[in-house]
Amino acid sequence: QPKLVGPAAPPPLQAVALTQDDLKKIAAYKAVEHVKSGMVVGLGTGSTAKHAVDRIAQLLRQGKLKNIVGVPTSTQTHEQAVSLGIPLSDLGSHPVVDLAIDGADEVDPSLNLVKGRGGSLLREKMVESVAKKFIVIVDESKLVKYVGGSRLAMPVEVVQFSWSHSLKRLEALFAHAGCVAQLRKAAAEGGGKKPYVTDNNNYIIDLYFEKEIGDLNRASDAVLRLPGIVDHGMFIGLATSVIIAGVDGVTIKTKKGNEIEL
Ligand code: ABF
Repeated sequence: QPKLVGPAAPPPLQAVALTQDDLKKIAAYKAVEHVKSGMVVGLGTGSTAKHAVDRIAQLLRQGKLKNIVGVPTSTQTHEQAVSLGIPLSDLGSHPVVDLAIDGADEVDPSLNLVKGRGGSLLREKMVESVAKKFIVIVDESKLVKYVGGSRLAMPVEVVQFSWSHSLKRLEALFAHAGCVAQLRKAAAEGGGKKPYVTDNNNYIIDLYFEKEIGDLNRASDAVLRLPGIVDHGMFIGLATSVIIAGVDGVTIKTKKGNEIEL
């Protein structure tokens, strides 16, 4: 007598694992909820900010946002925004930005940032420092205990002239933190071993630290006093909110007095 067998049980439902890019998109979309019609919006650079720019363009197409003026923080974002039909301007015409949205490489517990591993730190700082609100969008991998804590690069934009001299001066300035400095090279594709050149025709020197830098404001002032240095990737006190997307949900950290509701 053959054993009667019922229909095979369906396979157990499995939660679909979110990729890092999904998390970036979640953070970006949350931030875009704060873009309102008529705003001047700082458009960030990088794989996270790209989702925010895409979303703004989508809402404009759908007529849910109107009269937005974007101020892009790189030629890359400029090209993306133009291709999506977002109206653009610059700081000359719009010296105050209502809201800037951008990614970051590191976020410390006080919302200080490291930015510029994508190479656009100067334009990002110019735009984000004049923003009434600056929402940073990251996945949880970007959280660090202190600036430099990821042991990845803290970029400094320098003029090309005598860059190796600037490199040595930066290393000496941060000797207490076990700093090793390297000139950034262009991606192998087409660039070979040539130096990476920024949108502003400068070079980038990447700093790697073994220990904590210490007082960030002092460090910033000291770097900016060196002739030949254009700017650095420490964004101190500029972020008003940070939206962090993690596998367990979205967390928002906000600088005092800049509450945002999501
Ligand atoms: C920009 O993009 C930079 O300041 C930062 O270097 C980078 C972050 O890149 P991603 O979002 O691709 O991780 O915001």
